[in-house]
Amino acid sequence: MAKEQKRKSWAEPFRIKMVELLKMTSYEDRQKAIEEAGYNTFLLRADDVYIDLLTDSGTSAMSDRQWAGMMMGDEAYAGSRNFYHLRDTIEQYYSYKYTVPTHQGRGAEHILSQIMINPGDYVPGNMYFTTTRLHQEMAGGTFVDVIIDQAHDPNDLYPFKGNVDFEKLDKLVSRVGADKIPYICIATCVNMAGGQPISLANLRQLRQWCDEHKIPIVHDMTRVAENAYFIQQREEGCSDKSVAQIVHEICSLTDIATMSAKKDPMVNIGGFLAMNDADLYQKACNMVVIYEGLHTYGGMAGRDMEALAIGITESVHDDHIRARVGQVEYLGDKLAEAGVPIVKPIGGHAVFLDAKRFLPHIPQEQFPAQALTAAVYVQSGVRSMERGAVSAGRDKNTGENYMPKLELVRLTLPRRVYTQAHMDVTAEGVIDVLEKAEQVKGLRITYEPEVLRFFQARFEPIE
Ligand code: PM9
Repeated sequence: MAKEQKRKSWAEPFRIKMVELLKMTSYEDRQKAIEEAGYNTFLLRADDVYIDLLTDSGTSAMSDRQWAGMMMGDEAYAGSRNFYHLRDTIEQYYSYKYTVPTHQGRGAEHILSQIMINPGDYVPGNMYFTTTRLHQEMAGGTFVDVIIDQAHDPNDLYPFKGNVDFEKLDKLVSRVGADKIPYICIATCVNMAGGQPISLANLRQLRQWCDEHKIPIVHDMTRVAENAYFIQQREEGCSDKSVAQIVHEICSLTDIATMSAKKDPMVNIGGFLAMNDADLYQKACNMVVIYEGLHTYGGMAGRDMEALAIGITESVHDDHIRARVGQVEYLGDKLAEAGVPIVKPIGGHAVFLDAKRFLPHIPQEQFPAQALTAAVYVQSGVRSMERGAVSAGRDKNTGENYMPKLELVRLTLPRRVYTQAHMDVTAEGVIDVLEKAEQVKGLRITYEPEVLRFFQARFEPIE
C-alpha cells in the first residue's frame, strides 16, 4: 500500500462534546452597551458579546482529560500530589527544575521582579509587555527595548520579528554596565509585536552573550509552544523536530521562566515561576508565602494544578498547535485578501489590525486603535482589544503618553473554542467597518487609572 500522504489542509484534532450558548444582540443593543462601557471593550459585559476575541487568556476550552483531572484535585494545604505532578511535568516538558505556582502570570512577575531587581537597574527585553514592565518599574527598574527594528514595522515580513538586536544590548552594557542588568527578559511569540517568534539561532546567540556578561535569561514562556511551531515551520534545520522537542530546547537555553498558564496550556486560571537555581528558588518560596500562598500551591487550587499539568502535555502536540495557529492564519488570510491592513507575518495567537492604516483620518493622540475596537464591536458583536497608545500608557518619569509605532487592534483566538464559521463572521464584521471607516470618530479619555490604564479607562467620541 502507498505510504500515507501528508495532509495539506488542517482540521482540529478534537470534536465537540459540550457547547456554551451565546446571546445574539442587535446593532442598537451594542451601541448602547459600548456607550455604557465608556468605549472600552474591557468594560463590556461578556453577555453582550457574540464572538469574544478580547484575549486568549483563561478563555480556552479544557479537554475532557483536563476536566477529569479537576476531579483528581488534592486540596491538601501542604504537599498536594497535584503540585508534584505539575512540578515533574514542568521539568519534563520545559526543563526547569524548581517550580513555584502562582495565581497567574503577573503573580510570578511580581515575585521575580521583587527578588531580582534593585532600584536603578535596567531590564532589557524583546519588547515590553504591560504587566511585566509595570512590575519591573515597581521594583525600581527601567525597561529597555532591545528587539530588532523590524518588530516595530507592521509591514515587515521578517519571519522572526521577536529576535534580539545585539547592537542594542551592547550599547546598553556600555552605557550602564552589566552589573546594572539583573536579567534580560525574553518573551517567546512576542505579544505586543503581533505574536512574533524568536528564532533558535538568535536565542543560542543570546545564551552565549549572556554567559559572557554573566546575565541570566528570564523566559516569558506564556506562548512558547506557538513560538516553537513557527521555528519548526520557518527555521532552517528544524522541520524534522517535534514542537515538544523545540519547546524543550528553547527552555533549556534560558535560566528562569514566568508563565501565564492561562494561554498555551489552556487552563482558566494559573501560572508559575520556574528556575534551575536552588538559592533563587529558596528566595521565591519565601516570597510566595507573603503574596500568593504556600510554595506547594502558590495561588492555585490542587485541581487547577492537575488540569495545568495535563494541559502542558496537550499544548505541545504537533496536531494541536498546527490547528491552533492554522485557525489564526485562516482569519488573517481572509482579512488580508479583503484588503484589511494587518500585521504581517500573521501571529500565533491573534490577528492584529493596523489601526493607523485602517483609520488614517484619526491621529494617534485620539486613540485610533481604541476607536476601532469599539466600532468592530458595535458592527458585529466581536470583542477585540486595543494594543496601541492606550496600552502603552505614560512614561513613568515624564508622565507623557507613549506613542508606540504599533497602533493595533488584537483579534485574539481562544484555543479550541470557536469554529471556522465564527472566523468568517468575524472577518465579515471587520470588512464592514473598513467599508465605512471614515465614519469612525477619534476618542478622548474621560477617566484614566494611574497604572495599566487600558483595563479601566473610559472614553468619549470626539465630535
Ligand atoms: N496577557 C493578554 O490578553 C492578559 C491580559 S492583558 C494584560 O495577552 C505575557 C506575554 C502576557 C500576559 C498576559 C502576561 C501576564 C505576561 N506575559 O494575565 O497575569 O501575554 O496571567 O499574565 C494577557 P497574566
